Amino acid sequence: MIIPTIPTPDELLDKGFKRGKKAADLTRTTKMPKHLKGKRIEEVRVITACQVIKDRLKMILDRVPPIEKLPEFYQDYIDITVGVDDMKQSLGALNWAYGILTQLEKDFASKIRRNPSEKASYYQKAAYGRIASVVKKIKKDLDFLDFAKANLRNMPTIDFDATTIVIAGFPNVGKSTLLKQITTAEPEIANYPFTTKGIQIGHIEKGWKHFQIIDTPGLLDRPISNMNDIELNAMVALEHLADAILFIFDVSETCGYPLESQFNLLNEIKKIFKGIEIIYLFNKIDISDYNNNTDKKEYINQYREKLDNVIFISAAKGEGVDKIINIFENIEKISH
Ligand SMILES: Nc1nc2c(ncn2[C@@H]2O[C@H](COP(=O)(O)OP(=O)(O)OP(=O)(O)O)[C@@H](O)[C@H]2O)c(=O)[nH]1
Ligand SMILES: [Mg+2]
Repeated sequence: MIIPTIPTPDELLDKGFKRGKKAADLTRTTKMPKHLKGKRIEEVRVITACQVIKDRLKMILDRVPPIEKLPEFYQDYIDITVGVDDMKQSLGALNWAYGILTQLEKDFASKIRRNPSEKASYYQKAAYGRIASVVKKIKKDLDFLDFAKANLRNMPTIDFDATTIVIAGFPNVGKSTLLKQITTAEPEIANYPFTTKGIQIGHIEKGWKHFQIIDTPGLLDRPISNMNDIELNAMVALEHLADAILFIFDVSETCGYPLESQFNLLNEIKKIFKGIEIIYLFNKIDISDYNNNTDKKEYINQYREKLDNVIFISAAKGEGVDKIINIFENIEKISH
């Protein structure tokens, strides 16, 4: 999400007051009866300052989409990353300031017009005092929006029409290797709360369908019981998105986790992604001794029998990868 540059209160006031002075100076050069001119100068000064500040606030309000109209995934993402309530409150405060400035502009312009010209400068100063106090009141909201801008800059770009497949499995099992193998261009890397490496999104077309594959390092590789609330919410956001899961086992166990632990993780994943189809992949078959060591074969088959439709692959060598892509065609988009 692109939030426009957020000014500080001082920057807003500085701009407004400077432009007010400019407009007043310009009025000074116009021909007008003296008693009217003095009033007109101050009126223009107040109106211009208010307009300039309001325009800037309106530009921010217009450019930030209403949070509740965004797809659920983005709402979740914003909530986890910066907080939806704080975001709404800050935008609300800008809207409030906009309204108050409109009122001040109207009230003080009329006061200046209706009173003797000797009072014009007094009302102008009073108006500037009120403007400054309103703008300073939204300091924390401007600060927050600036923080949100920085944190939402690299939000993942999700294609909501695509069928979405999330890759899960312990670290080092070959998730990123597979993503590179099955998707076309270099995957897009975007921020995702609490995965230090961000998430990677790759795309693939098959039989007129568009698939979006999401690799989530460090998010789907440990027990849910170890997660904090924020991480759990990050999982829920993914759950809203996934039409299927690719769960990768490293049958060579060179990733450092025995198959037993990898199965425990699968059970955790099943609990979170309830009802979502899981495709089971037995990876690193090229270094697993499956084909030349009967004990090893028996050991691996013991786990294979616990699952339906296991696909043996070597993500690194690209073996078996076409079988995965063929299965994709049967995945239906879920309306979450
Ligand atoms: N021999 C062999 N090595 C593989 C295969 N797939 C992945 N690897 C290797 O396993 C290591 C880890 O692969 P990655 O794709 O980075 O694993 P990952 O699951 O993305 O790891 P994290 O991002 O740390 O969670 C790399 O050195 C890969 O080259 C495979 O099929 N065969
Ligand atoms: Mg990886």
